[in-house]
Amino acid sequence: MHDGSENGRPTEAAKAGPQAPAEAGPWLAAIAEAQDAAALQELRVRLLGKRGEITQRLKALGQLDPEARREAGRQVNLLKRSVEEALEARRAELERQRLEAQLASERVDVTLPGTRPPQGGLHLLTLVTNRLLDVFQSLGYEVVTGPELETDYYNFEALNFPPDHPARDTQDTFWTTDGRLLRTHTSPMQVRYMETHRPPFKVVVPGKVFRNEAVDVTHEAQFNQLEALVVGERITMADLRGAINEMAQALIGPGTKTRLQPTYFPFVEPGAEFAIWWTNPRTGREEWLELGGCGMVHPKVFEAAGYEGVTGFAFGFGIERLALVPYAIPDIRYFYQGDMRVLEQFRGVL
Ligand code: FA5
Repeated sequence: MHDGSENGRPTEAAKAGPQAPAEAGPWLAAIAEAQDAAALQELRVRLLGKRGEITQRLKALGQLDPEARREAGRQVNLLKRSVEEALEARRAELERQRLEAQLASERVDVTLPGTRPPQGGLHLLTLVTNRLLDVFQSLGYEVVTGPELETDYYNFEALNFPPDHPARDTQDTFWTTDGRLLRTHTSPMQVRYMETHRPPFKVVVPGKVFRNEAVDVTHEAQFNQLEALVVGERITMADLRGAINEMAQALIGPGTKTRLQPTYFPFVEPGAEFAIWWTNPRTGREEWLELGGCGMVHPKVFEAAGYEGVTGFAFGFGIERLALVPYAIPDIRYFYQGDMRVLEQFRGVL
């Protein structure tokens, strides 16, 4: 049975009312089928516009005699009303459909996994430094830091580099107009620390250092060092060897061999370069990895710090070396270029 409804919802024609004249049928059907607001507007103009069909009929009423005019007027007004109602009903329906589609397209599925914003991470050099500090702290060392902008006194003179000493040439640096300099190594913290502390002590000093270098794959004008200073009674070269061994074993593994080769630094006597024996991950071959310098603290350095009757050793090395070789990084300059393609490879490696 047809009751003027579709799925329980009244059809546009049915909504126009039961008294709609039969001739309205095709118009009401066209209105109900209009697919958008433009099509609806076109129908409105065709029927109700200035020259619209219904408007023409209303105008024509004046030519009828009063008797006929009443009936014809009733008919045409009914027609007009049913068309107006159908237009409004269809407009409302199209608007409802438009809103429904918009809502569907804008629906947010709260059960979908979220998108994580990109997260920062620690630079490989920071990771390596933190690992080194962990190792030294577990060996009983205290961590201290010092100024990067130094005086000539702490960087050179107090470390037994007299003003015109040729050893200064090995560490050329950048000077400020007031005669200060960017420290060339972490060793200036030796005298700075001793001036304000009494032995015995064991300290490590991580930090940035600077040199006026011809930059290449293994040399930067800015790099990082880690310095160790141990001062107390009857400290010997054997303690220095022991400390370097302990560090190497904590870093690389039990039984790691180390080597000291004599060399000259003005602030140690005797002085040596030290290396650790390890497997180069780039080549898979075992070899010596030269790390830095070491030695027994020179009496002149103790004198500058106002110390008497004590002994001690120091060593210092470049942190970049310990990051470049293990991670097979071909060029030291990658560390400071901020290239995310390089940096992201080392996210969380340590
Ligand atoms: C020194 O700087 C001494 N202060 C080390 C020291 C400390 C000796 C305590 C004795 C006692 P040297 O100039 O050799 O030494 O530098 C130490 C290490 O820093 C080098 O072995 C190397 O690993 C690193 N290094 C030196 N120059 C550069 C550079 N331009 N770029 C990157 N790393 C460098």
